[in-house]
Amino acid sequence: VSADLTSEIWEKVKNHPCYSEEAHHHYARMHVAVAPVCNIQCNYCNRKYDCANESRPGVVSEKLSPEQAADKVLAVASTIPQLTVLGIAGPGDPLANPAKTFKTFELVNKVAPDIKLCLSTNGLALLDHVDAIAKCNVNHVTITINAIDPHVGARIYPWIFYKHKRHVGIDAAKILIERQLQGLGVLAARDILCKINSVMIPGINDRHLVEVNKEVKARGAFLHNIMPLISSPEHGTVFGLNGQRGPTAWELKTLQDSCEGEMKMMRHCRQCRADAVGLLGDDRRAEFTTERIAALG
Ligand code: CLF
Ligand code: SF4
Repeated sequence: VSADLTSEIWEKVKNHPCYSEEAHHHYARMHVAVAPVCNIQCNYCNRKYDCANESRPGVVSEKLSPEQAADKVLAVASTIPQLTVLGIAGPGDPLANPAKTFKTFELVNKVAPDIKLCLSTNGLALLDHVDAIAKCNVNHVTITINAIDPHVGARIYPWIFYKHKRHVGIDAAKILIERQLQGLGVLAARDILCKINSVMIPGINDRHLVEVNKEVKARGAFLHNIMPLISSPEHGTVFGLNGQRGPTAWELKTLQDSCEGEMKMMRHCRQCRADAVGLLGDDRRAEFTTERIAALG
């Protein structure tokens, strides 16, 4: 990874377990679940549970206030010295809960200034918060973009809530896609590193993701992470209930291979929960419930 990166960018990614494949063996991230509300509906989401911005539906997490979240960051940082990144990724959309999200970042900047801040969003509200993101020193943003064609998008998103109004169908997908791509362009122009997540949904966007890859690359994305749809009826998602399957490992790898060009593809994603703690793939969240943190004093 290091060979083709400028030293300035390398400094920004070398300790980030998601942005650098090497780093994920040595550095840990944690998420705090401070963002319960969402402003869109994805057919792969079950809104009773965690957001699937990082795309693992169907697991409940404990919701935290910004103050509880900052306490948790301190508790985790003192137990896991490899902790380098705090991400907010749900359970809803962080930017549909801007007061809680930015308050949390502000508190963490104060109590643990060495921790890097990371944000994962569906992108609908991104343009409204670019200044706040930059002001809090968030230098890694993930936008989940599953389509750039509204006809494809309409099969993934039944509605969005935008400017006090609910939009449905192609109209909804068109607004969402425009906002996502514009948001990506603005962040990239401000030197905030952007990773794009896409959920691969066979028969819906699997072929189309090659086009998505080209477009996000052209607009300045740093890394593209294509993740498999997790779909089973017990998750209660629209796709799960409709019998929509996820891709096979071979289908996923073939698509990732066909997108691999000058831009890196991420292949070590673990589709984390909104309250994940620890090294990727080594989940230690059970050690840090609010009760346990309170007991530590
Ligand atoms: Fe979290 Fe996401 Fe930041 Fe990483 S996770 S907000 S970029 S700190 Fe990482 Fe987890 Fe994959 Fe996400 S392995 S789901 S890519
Ligand atoms: Fe669910 Fe996340 Fe989609 Fe919102 S953006 S509907 S929380 S998967």
